[in-house]
Amino acid sequence: MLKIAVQKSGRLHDDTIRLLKQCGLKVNKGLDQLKAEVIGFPAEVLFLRNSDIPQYIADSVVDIAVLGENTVIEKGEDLKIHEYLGFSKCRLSIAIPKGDTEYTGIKSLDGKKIATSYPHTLQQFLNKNHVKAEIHKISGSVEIAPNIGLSDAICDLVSSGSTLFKNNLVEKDIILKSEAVLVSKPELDDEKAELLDQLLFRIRSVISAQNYKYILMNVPNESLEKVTEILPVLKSPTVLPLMEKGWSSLHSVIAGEDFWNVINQLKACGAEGILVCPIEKMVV
Ligand code: PRT
Repeated sequence: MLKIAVQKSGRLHDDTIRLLKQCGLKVNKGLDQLKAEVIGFPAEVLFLRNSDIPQYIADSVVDIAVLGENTVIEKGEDLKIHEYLGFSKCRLSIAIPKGDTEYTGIKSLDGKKIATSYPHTLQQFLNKNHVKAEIHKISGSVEIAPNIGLSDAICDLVSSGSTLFKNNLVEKDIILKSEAVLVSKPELDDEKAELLDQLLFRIRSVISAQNYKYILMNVPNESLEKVTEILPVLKSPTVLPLMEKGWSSLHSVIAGEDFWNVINQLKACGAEGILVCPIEKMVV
């Protein structure tokens, strides 16, 4: 039985539950809010605070978890990252008050105060840049610190940037970029390692499917070769004859982001009736 830690509530919760569901793990929340049984996989889910999860893994209360990479870097030296999951993307950045015209780079923070919930990561960044600044650790509402005279700058997570904007702050240096990751202790016993492998196989199939689209189109036979050159296919496209002589139906898989780059070239080759469909799972 694999014990999976999921954030109880917050930014990671919904996407994590959705990913587990796509992997065939139905989390049966029931009335017990801390623990939930899982249907479709020998696992149990524990709903925990994000910031507490690294310790629960270290204490072997849970085996694996979905965390922001920023949390792993800040407090999870003993965690092994198995997979990048593509959601909860953000960056850890240094921001300063809008009117601060003296700032010319991170060295400008020498001797200054910086408020953050990420003291360890910030300290490493300052050391790397030979900056000696005073780190003021606060656990929430970091953005308010310069406005109330608590610090000269902040180091916090940013996604849309609207919280910085609302607090009259400007983002200056990006310390790291982060997204949700699947982590475990470095060593798991054989049974749990085997279950983790099975789960990773499912997760990778779901993630691959999200990045690709199934594409099909009608192509004049004389253009089949040209179209095949344009489409960055996985292996080789499927070509089926149409009832109408001289035409074929070409099926392939394309990276989602490539579609708009190739659509005009496909049309120029005479491709018609182009359909692009989502893929649910992809095993390559
Ligand atoms: O209470 P618990 O310990 O469970 O929660 P938490 O406070 O650690 O978690 P939560 O839900 O706030 O964040 C969980 C994870 O989501 C983080 O560790 C990141 O990996 C990820 N994430 C992604 C974010 C953001 N985006 C984010 N924007 N975490 C926090 N923020 C905050 C940021 O601190 C700032 O206050 O949102 C504000 C900025 O957002 P924008 O959109 O205005 O830039």
